Amino acid sequence: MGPNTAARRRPRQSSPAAESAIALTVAGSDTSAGAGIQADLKTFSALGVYGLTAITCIVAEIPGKVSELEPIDPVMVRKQIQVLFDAFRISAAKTGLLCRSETISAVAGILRTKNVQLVVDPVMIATSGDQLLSPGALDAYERELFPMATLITPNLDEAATLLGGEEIADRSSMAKAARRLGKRYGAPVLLKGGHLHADIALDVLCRDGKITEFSAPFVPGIATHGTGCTYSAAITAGLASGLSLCASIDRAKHFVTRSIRRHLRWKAVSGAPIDTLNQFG
Ligand code: PXL
Repeated sequence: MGPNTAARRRPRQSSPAAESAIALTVAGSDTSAGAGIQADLKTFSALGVYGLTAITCIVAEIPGKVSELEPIDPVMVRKQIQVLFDAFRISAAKTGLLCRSETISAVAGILRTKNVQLVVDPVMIATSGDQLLSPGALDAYERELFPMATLITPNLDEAATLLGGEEIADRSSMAKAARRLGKRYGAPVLLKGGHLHADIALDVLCRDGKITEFSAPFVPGIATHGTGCTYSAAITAGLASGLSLCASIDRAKHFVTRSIRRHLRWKAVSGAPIDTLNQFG
């Protein structure tokens, strides 16, 4: 036995791990894992952030078809958030699907008491066209949650609904809509243009009346859902890691584009192709 054997057998001392930034998602569970809580967690992990979850509802679905949505009791939603804040240093949080006004009020009520940066993704309708938010819930969003947001991230349809059906058809109407919403809620608004333009995916941020555009090449021919969830989760991960709002959005935009490009495609039992995002980072 050589003189160094004992030392060699000793387990290697690992260096202490750097403390991870921590982010929370308050959202619904998507059984097919392309959107919702599952997309958020994958995104947090890919971006090096430790993710916590508070589940607001369970959605039985596959891409393109929502079968059933079961809300969680708002008291239980509140409890999930409270135990997490009691134990973890959470630097940023996001909300996704909140389903109904009682849940929005419960979430706003508890988050108001915490010092945390908050991204509000006002999920209303699934990509399949299924309604996910109960009628009447918009009022709770507008009065309680939007005014406390670090960022609100509506897509074109959600922004049009919030603006009473106003058509948003080009770059200048996007800027106008983002300005109106930002002023109304007293919070920064990132209006996501999706496939409004043929070859670029353009988003418009209005913050304190100032417009900033973010763009990336549009990735055509992929039918997927969960891009909005992934985008807002990636922005939240950036904020949790200490990036500025603009740097968080910029990095998140490229993360979503990469996740769409690297999508997974497989054949469903029915034979139809299914695409999902691949949040690898
Ligand atoms: O992509 C919107 C969305 C968000 N959250 C959950 C969902 C969906 C779409 O289906 O199921 C839980």
